[in-house]
Amino acid sequence: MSEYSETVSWSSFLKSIASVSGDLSSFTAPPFILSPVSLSEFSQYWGAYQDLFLGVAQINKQNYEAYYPQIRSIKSPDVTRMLAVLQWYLATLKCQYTSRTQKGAFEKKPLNPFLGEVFVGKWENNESKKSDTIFLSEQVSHHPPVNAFAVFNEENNIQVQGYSQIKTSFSKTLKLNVKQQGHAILETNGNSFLITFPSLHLEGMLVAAPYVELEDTSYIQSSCGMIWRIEYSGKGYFSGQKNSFKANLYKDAKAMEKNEKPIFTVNGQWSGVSTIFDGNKEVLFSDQSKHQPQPLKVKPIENQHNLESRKAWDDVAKAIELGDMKLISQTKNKLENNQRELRKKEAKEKKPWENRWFKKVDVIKTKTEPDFEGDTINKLVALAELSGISIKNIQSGSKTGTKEHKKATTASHWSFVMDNWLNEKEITI
Ligand code: HCR
Repeated sequence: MSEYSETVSWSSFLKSIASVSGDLSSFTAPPFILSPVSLSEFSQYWGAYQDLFLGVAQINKQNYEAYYPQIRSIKSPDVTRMLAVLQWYLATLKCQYTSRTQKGAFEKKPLNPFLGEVFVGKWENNESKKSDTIFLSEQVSHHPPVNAFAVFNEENNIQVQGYSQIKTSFSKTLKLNVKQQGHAILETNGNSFLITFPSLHLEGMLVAAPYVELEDTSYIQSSCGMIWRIEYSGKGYFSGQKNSFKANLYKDAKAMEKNEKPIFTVNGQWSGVSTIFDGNKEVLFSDQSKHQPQPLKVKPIENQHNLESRKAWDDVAKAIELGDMKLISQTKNKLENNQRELRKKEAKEKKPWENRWFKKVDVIKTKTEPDFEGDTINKLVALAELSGISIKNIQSGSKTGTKEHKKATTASHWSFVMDNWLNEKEITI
C-alpha cells in the first residue's frame, strides 16, 4: 500500500479512470501518477544485461558444455543457445517490467512519445568502438503509438531489433489491461530467434501501488527449429509467488502442438530465481540477483538533438518533478501544439514525415515481389512459418488458427535499416 492510497486525489483518480476506455494516452493523469520518462526509453531494457546478451553470441561447438555445468543433459550448442536466449530474455523481462517499481516505487504513466522522437545511447564494453553495443529507439508512429528499436554489437555479431504497439483498456474492476502487437528478432552468427510479447495488466491499483503482472503465453522460435513456450501467471496460479512463469522447450512447433514431452522445463519467477528439470533432478537455472543491468550511456541534454527524448521533454519532466499541474499542461501543450503544426505543414506541402532508421514493410505484398525488403523481414517470415505464429497485424504471438488471424487483412512490420543509421548525419551516440 503506498502513501497515496487513502488520499482524496487517489480515489478521485480511480473514479476518473473508471470512465476512461481504450487509449490511455488521451487521459490526463494527476501529477503524482505521471512519470518524467518517455516510453521511448523503455526499449533500452533489451540490451541492459550486456553479459547475458553478448554471452549468447559467444556459444560455439568448443565451449557449449561449459555454459551450464549444472545441467548434465545438454547435447548440442543449439540447446545451450536456447537456454542462454531464455536466460537473457528473462533478465530483460525483469528490467522491462519491474525496474520502475523497486524500493517501494510504483508504476506511473510514462510520457507519450511524439512522432520521430528518438532515444539513443551505448553500452561501452572496452576501448574499441566496435565492441560498444549501440541502442537506437525511434517513435515510428504516433497514432497508433509504435516504438521501434535496435540493439547491436558489431564485434560480437549480435543484434536484436523489433517494435511494440500497445493497446490499453481499463476493466470495470479498475484493472489496466495491456495487449501488445509486434515482436523482437534476435540474430547472431547465423542463428535467428523470433520473440513474441506477452500481455500484461497492472495490479495494486486499489492500494495505490500499481505494478505489472504478465499473463498468457509468449514464444521464442529459433531458426534451428526449437521453440520455447512461456506461460505467465501472478500469485496463486502455478505457485504462490508473483511474476511466476513456466517455460517448456520443444524440439519443434509440431511437438509443442502435440503436447509431447519437452526437452526442458524451467519454472520460477522471471524477476527472481528459476529452476530447470534435468532428467528427474531439479537444479538452479537462473538467479537474477547474480546479474546486474549495465546503465546505458546517454549524452548530456545540452549535446542532444531537438528530436532526442530527454531534450524534447526536458521542460515537461521538470514540471512533473515539481508536481506543478499548471506548468505540466503548459509545457506539454507547447510540445503537442508544435507537433500539430508540423503535421499540418507536412499535409499542406504533401511531404509526410519520413522515418529515420526503420522502414515499414508489407509482408504480404513484398512476398509476391522479387525485391523482398531486408534480410530480417525474410527471417521473420521464415520463423513465423516454423512456429505457426501469425504474421498479420494482430496481438503478438497469436496463432494462425485463430479467428483474429483469419479476419485480419494486413501484415506490415517495422524493420531496421542499418544503412540509414550508418549514413545518419544529425543524431550522434
Ligand atoms: C503498461 C505501461 C506502458 C507500456 C509498457 C511496455 C508494454 C511498453 C513496451 C516495452 O517494450 C515493454 C513495456 C514495459 C512497461 O512495463 C509497460 C508499462 C508499465 C506501466 C505503463 C502504464 C501505461 C502505466 C499506467 C499507470 C496508471 C497508474 C495510469
